Amino acid sequence: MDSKNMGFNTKLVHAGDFEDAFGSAVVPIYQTSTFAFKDAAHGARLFAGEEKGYIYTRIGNPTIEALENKLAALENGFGGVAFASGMAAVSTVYFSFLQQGDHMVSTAAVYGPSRGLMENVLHNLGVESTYINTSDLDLIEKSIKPNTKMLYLETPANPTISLTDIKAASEIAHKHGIVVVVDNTFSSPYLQKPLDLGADIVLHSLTKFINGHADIVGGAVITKTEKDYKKVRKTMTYLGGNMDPHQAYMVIRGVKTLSLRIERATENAKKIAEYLENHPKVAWVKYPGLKSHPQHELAKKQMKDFGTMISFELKGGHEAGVILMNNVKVALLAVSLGGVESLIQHPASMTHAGVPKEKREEAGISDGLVRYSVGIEDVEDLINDLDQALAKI
Ligand code: LCS
Repeated sequence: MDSKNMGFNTKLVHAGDFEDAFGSAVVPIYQTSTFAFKDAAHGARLFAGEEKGYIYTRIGNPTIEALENKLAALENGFGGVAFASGMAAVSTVYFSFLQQGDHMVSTAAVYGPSRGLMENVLHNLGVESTYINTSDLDLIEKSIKPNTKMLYLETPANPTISLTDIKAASEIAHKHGIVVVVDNTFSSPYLQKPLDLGADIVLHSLTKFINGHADIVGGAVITKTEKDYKKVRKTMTYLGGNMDPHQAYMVIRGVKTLSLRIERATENAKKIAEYLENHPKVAWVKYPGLKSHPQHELAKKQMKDFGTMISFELKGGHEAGVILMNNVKVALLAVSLGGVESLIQHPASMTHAGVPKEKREEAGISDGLVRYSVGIEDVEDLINDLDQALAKI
């Protein structure tokens, strides 16, 4: 069956699969660095692109390609490129679409290293950037300069859980001929499909929801057009951030249950967000499913459901947050997110420690902000866990 005719859950299980000589039920791991040519002419034809086939695993590999085709199907894109990590995907996107003298406008509350790479590496190569609150569409328009070539959005953003209207932001960017990139890590294609909303490029840390089991690191880029796909693939083969076949096998296995995991964890997250919002020691909670979230209406329009990521601050600020993090027993005190296990962490000293304090504050990442990635455990256990830890404050 052509994956274009499959529903989302059928794609999760079957898209990208191919038949092998033995009828394997799952995509086999082609753990090889290189592929033998039938003869010299065959090798030459493959290199010339005159015949489809495999040459060398950095360039392409059947197991990796099966994952890339599945991800492209899930995001309704033309093609996908898989990477060793989410950061390899981010860096390849920057290097594919930005040159010396170009300017990028980006969500200020992005994953810390996505900003660090831009400000500490790309700036040295003559690329400029402006980090803004992309929830404010007028500010996007005002930040565009004649040399702006990329609008880079993260929605929901890491770790403020602020949303950007992908459709409206893409319309603004496209008026100026600017490529729109969306880091869809916090939603996954189950909750949000940026290409359908008008974006040109989607990227993921597969480490999170898509693999879902906290046992590999990986990344992916999915493009809307063949032209952009070719550009990203070429840059990936130059930079060498390719995925490994075993990693691809793990992600293919993990992603099959994406809907089931997110549905369950989202139900838990809704209850935990409400519990936290009603707790006397909690100053504020940011969760798209709460009516108090400033973009609750946009979340209903843009996302299938509200997701599993919550950020909040305690009335006792950072110190109270430390007591909470040191006392939870079911949730792990760990960075990363989107796995079956609940994780709690402190962005200012952990994931966003590399972003200077004044820039963090400008982006809404206060020192007291705690981020909670809700897993699929029993919600009663998770709430009791928070309850006993909050009682220690
Ligand atoms: N984009 C987002 C939104 C992320 O959250 C991360 C990692 C990346 C890209 C980079 O992906 P990686 O190379 O780690 O696969 N976010 C992390 C976080 O919030 N905690 O630990 C890692």
